[in-house]
Amino acid sequence: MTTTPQTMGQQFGRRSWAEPWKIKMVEPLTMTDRAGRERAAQEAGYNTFLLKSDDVYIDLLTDSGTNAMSDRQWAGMMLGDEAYAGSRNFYHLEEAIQTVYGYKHIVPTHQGRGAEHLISQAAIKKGQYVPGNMYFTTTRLHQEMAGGIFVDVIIDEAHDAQNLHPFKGNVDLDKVAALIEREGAANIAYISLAGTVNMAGGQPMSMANVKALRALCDQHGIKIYLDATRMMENAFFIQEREAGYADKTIAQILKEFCSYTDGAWMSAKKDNLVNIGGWLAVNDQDLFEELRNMVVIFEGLHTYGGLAGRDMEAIAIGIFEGVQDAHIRSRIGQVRYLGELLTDWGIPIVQPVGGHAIFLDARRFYPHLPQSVFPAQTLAAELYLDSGIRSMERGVVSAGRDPHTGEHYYPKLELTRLTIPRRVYTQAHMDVVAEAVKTVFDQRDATRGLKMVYEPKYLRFFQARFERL
Ligand code: PLI
Repeated sequence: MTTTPQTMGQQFGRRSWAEPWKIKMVEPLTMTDRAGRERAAQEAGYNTFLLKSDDVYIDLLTDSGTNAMSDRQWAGMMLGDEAYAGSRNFYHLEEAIQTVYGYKHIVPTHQGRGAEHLISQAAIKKGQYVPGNMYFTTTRLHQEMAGGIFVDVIIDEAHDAQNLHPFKGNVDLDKVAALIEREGAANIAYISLAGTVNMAGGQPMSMANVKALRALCDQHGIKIYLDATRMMENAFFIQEREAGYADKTIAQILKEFCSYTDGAWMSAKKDNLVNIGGWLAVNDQDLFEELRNMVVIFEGLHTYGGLAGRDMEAIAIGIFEGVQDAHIRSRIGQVRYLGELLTDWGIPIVQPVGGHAIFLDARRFYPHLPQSVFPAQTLAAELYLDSGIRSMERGVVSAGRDPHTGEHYYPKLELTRLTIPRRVYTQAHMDVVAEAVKTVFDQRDATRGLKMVYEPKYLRFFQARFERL
């Protein structure tokens, strides 16, 4: 069912695949030593978000804003029209989104969570439910801050790291129907969809699923808004796995998928191949008017939304580069390459390998550590100490606390994410990463957990501090 990098190449009559670009400029990496890493980890409270980037060798913290831009994008930066109002780069961005994603009205924002803030405030009434295919940290927080109640309606398979369902990001339509039945359609703000699903391991949704969801929502007059952050990667999985899509381009698949939704918010820092930026796009004229009015309070005028003209130009170009089949094939091919090395060595990871990252399954990596000592956070710290490779926790720390009970959310998935920036690292870097993970795996029995000694109120994973047990 899954295509390996080898078979991906065979589709083109070759044995291997390779990146559809070559390197024009390089950035030296910091080489670290054990003593320096011990000091840096302790200073950072064993939280990889608090490390200085100068203390990191290979940085797999996130694929967000860490992309390498192309020569075309850098050339576009020089064409920035830094007018306060009506920058020509805004119109390029608007046209790119309309052309590639197919939505009608566009509001730029400084990054994804700026867009999440606006859509949550505009489309959620206090006490309304917001069903989604698993939560994302900033998304759910903005929904909760707008008075919404998030409800996870992803299929159960998504919560099982070993389940091989090809579309683990799918919505369970029975869960949605039951919620409508129980609470009434008027008490549902909208469906909050994500393609791919970050917290599930970068898992995709199928076209059949979004189509069926659209039909269900139409019966009840419920809107669907899409977190399109990694939707181009989702389109790749549909092309590869869903009947009827093998001969369609990523661009065609993306546009069809978006056509079943009423709008989208975007962190351009991922699929759109830039270092900063976001946007919101909707089809409804009245909602657009409201969003366009709100953006001037929180982000900036509606033709820049917190971005420089040059940044909007880079996004516009990145949108067209990001949707190219050859780009996505090599991007996901690199992620899979790392996944296959780890799998061959018996290291537990989320399967199938998703779009943007390898997620180490910390529960199976450290079966002797209970979730209360933060196994995934521990694994991220140990990997850094071993090799200077930076990863991130996606488990109980990221899940935070239930705002009503104050208790930890205890997610089934306790994961450490090795996130691959786009167009940045080589296959040799992936080899080094795999070897480092293997070393930490071989020492797993001697590893104890962590104790949280400082916990901030919001999105605690960013700034929490720990001590080693
Ligand atoms: O980091 P922002 O504010 O540009 O975007 C927020 C955001 C929204 N949706 C999804 C699915 C995300 O993955 C996301 C940000 N993700 C980060 C920073 C990550 O490391 O995965």
